[in-house]
Amino acid sequence: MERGGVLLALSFIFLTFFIQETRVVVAVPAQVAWTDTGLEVEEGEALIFEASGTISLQAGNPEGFCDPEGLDLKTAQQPLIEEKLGMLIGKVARLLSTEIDPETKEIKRLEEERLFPIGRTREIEMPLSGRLYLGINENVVEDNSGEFLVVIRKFRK
Ligand SMILES: [Ca+2]
Repeated sequence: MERGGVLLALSFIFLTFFIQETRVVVAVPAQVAWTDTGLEVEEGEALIFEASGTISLQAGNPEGFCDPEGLDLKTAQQPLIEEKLGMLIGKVARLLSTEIDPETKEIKRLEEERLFPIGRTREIEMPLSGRLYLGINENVVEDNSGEFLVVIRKFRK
C-alpha cells in the first residue's frame, strides 16, 4: 500500500475507535453490597444503564422477589431511603487518600462517594469522577440470592 493509503487506513481506525461506544456487561449479585464495574468515570459523563433479572431480598420469603425497580416498599435503613427497597443503585467513589493502620497494617481508603438510583433503564450523568460500583438498595444483603445483569453503555465524544 502506498503512503497515502496507509494514512487513510490509520485515520479510519483512529476515528472508529473514538466514536465507538463502550459497552460493558456487569453481573450484580444480590448478596454483595457493592460490585465493582471496573469502570473509571468522569463527572458529567452520561452513561446508559439497562438492567434485567430477578433477585430475592430474603431467603424463604415468597414476597421478597423483585426486578431492578425494587419492591414497592421503603424502609428506614437502606442506602437510598427515598427509593424502593431492592432497587438497582449506583455509586461513584473517588479516592481522597489511603493510610496504613500501624497495628493491623491494613490499608484504609478514605473516599468521597455519591449514590444514585438506576432501576431498569436510565441515562445518568456521573455526579463525580471516580470508580463506578453497582449495588442493591438494601442493607441486609447476606440473605439475598440471584443477580441483576446490567449493560452499561457510553458513547465516546
Ligand atoms: Ca435481604
